[in-house]
This record gives sequence, C-alpha cells and structure tokens, in this order.
Amino acid sequence: MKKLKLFALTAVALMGVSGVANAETTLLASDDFVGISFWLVSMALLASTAFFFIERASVPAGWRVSITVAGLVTGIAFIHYMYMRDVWVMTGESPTVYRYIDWLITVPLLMLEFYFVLAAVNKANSGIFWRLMIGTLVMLIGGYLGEAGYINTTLGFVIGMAGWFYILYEVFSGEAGKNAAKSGNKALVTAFGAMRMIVTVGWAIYPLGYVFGYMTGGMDASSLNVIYNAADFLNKIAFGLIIWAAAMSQPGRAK
Ligand SMILES: *C/C=C(C)/C=C/C=C(C)/C=C/C1=C(C)CCCC1(C)C
Repeated sequence: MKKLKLFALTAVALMGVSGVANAETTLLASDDFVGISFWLVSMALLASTAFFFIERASVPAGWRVSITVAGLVTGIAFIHYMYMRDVWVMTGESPTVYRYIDWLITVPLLMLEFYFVLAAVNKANSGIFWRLMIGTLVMLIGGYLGEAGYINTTLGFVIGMAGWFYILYEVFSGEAGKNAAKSGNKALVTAFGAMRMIVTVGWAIYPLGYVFGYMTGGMDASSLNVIYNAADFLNKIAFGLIIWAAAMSQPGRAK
C-alpha cells in the first residue's frame, strides 16, 4: 500500500515536470531573475511542506494542527507557484489571478494559526478567527480590484490597508492580543509575539510592492513580482517555522 502511494506520487510529480519541460518557450532564461525567484521560492515551499508534515509527529499533541496548517499553506502555495512561474516565464506578465487565489486560500489559513496557537494552550473564542477573516477579505478584495483594474489603484490600496489595519488591531489590542498576553505560557507568548511581528513587518512588504508596482508612475511588473515572491518566502515559511520552534520548546513533546 505504501509502495503504491509512493508510485502514484512519483507519477504525478513526473507528469508535472514533463509538462513544463516540453515546450521550448517555457524554459527559464538565464537572465530572467524574476523567473529565477519564482523557481527558488517554489522549491523552498516544496521543501518546507515536506518538513512540516514530517515534523508534525514530533510536537506536543495540542500543537499538531498548527503544524499541519503550516504545511498546507506552503503546499498550496507551492502548486500556485508552479503556475505563476509558467505565466511569468512564458508571457513576462504578472500572474495576478493565481497570486490572489493563492492569497485567498493561504491568508485565512495563516489567520487560523493565530486561533490554533491560542487554542493549543487555552480555550479560545472562535470570534477571533472570524474577525481576522473579515479583515483578510477586505484587504484582499480591495487589493485585487485595484490590481486587476476594476477600480482605481489608489482606492484599492486604501481599502486593502483598512483591512490590514483591522487585522493588526485584533492581534495587538483586540481579544486575540489580550488572550495571548494573559495566557502565562512562555512558548505561546514568544510565538504569538513573533507571529505578530511577521504580520506587521513581513506583511508590510506587500503594500510596498503594490506601491512600487502601480502607484509610483507606470507599472513595474518585475519589481512587483520579486518583492511579492520574497514576501511569500518570509511570511509563509518563516511563519510556520516560528510556530514549529515554539511547539518544540514545549515540555511534553514526543521524543
Ligand atoms: C502568503 C501570502 C500572504 C501572507 C499575503 C499577504 C498579503 C497582504 C498582506 C497584502 C496586503 C495589501 C495591502 C495591505 C494593501 C494593498 C493591497 C495588498 C493586497 C497588496
């Protein structure tokens, strides 16, 4: 059974690889640095997905679901990066639709992490997740409408920023922030603080990319994509690693 599964996985992986390698136009040019950044991030996402799913067994039971979600985030992003890379390498255009579909799935999962990390230690109210979810939707819908040209780019930016600020309010001063502060659990307080820094500093890279891509006179697809790719590397992989490190520092982990 195990062998059969491995075989099926290998077959699927090979199909994906040959699909990319067939057409001459899809080969990566040696001076296409944006395309190279798509490649680098996709492979890092693949490696972290394997890492999180394997490491899941080594953390205390209460933290396991958080590590699973971290692996889902990088796994989902890996698949999207395969497509985004192809769009970029073949057309030289920003893969905006794939990018936002990826964000639409992975950002709510990252928000779920704040809830799960709180729930790993104490009882947590699910209202925390729903409020973070509303902030996420406002942020991403505003950004998408602006980037895809449905509304004015500045208006899209303002709506997106409002959603992000709402998320920051919740994790710093709202119920989520207060719960973490009064939990009295060292691993949780450290992890929560680091996750909050990522959502503040790491996430700030996205609106910067948006500004450089759309608002500083003329649109620059190359810098926009390099900035977004670097941000995804940090905010998806490092975010998961922070949770993993906190979980590993908890007493009672499996040896
Ligand atoms: C894994 C993907 C992540 C963590 C994506 C995060 C995306 C953002 C934080 C996007 C933020 C934006 C604004 C705050 C305003 C301008 C529009 C956005 C959508 C780029």
